[in-house]
Amino acid sequence: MPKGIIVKALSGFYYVKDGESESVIECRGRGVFRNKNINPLVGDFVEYEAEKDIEGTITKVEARKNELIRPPISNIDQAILVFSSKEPEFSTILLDRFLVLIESKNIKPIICISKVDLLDSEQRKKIDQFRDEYVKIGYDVLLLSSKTTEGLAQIIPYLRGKNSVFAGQSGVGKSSLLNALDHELKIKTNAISMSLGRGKHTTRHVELIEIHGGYVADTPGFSSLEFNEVEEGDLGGCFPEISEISENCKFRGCLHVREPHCAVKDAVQNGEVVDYRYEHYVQFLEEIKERKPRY
Ligand SMILES: Nc1nc2c(ncn2[C@@H]2O[C@H](COP(=O)(O)OP(=O)(O)OP(=O)(O)O)[C@@H](O)[C@H]2O)c(=O)[nH]1
Ligand SMILES: [Mg+2]
Ligand SMILES: [Zn+2]
Repeated sequence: MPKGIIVKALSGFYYVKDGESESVIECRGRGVFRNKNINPLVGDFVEYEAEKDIEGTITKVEARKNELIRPPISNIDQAILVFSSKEPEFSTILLDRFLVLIESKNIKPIICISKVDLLDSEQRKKIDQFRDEYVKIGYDVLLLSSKTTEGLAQIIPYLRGKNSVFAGQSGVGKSSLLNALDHELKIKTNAISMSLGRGKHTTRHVELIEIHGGYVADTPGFSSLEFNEVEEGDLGGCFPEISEISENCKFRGCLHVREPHCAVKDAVQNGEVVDYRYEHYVQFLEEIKERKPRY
């Protein structure tokens, strides 16, 4: 039985790229999938059968390494989180929201701060400082511009042999970034509406694109940034620096809010943990307690 990977899903069809011939076959799911509640996703490794390589049927979906629901995609190795340094304005709370969601799925995040060509030297200093703070936590942070191509080449080594999802708010320049990395792509991009301050999504479906020896998904972004699946006690684990320091808290299961002898609160006091990271932690913890998003 031939094998391949689903690279696109659209209107009930799955587009399977054959593992050997690399041709793309339009497939439907097997009828029994519906009863068995099997929902093929972009990123799935599948077996299929096809007559004359034209229309085929997916017969088996292999076990997934991981999956996201919004955007619907599976078997992700890493998430390239794109945040613009300007237009829309850089926001550490939004960055931390994305980081928590990605960390909670055990996916490696790579932070890209885009549109640095728009910054004056004062603004650049601020962005450099944020970069240093996130690098200190242990994150990979790339500053770049699709327009001037500054910093662009830094992404390339990350892509090889991996399935990456590009995620971030609408208008931050995800599609532009992919187009700049491969001039043959020509993905549609859109000027953001300045009056609204945020664009409506130009990219609408999920598709895996082969680029620099890996697959990337240009996604319409995360439509929900709620922590529905993160439990109170797991939140600290989504902040690497808090997680590390919490080993020294006196109480097991310390949530680092009102508990005495809390190593995390001490670390915030002496500047070892950046104060806005801790504030976001506390805010997210509140949200999880209430299970209601607050933006
Ligand atoms: N100055 C500047 N503008 C950029 C850069 N990258 C993208 N833009 C502009 O930002 C706008 C949005 O870019 P897109 O690539 O469509 O953004 P996106 O993240 O794919 O947006 P969605 O598909 O809606 O999620 C466009 O007007 C781009 O020209 C950059 O590096 N510098
Ligand atoms: Mg786009
Ligand atoms: Zn604590």
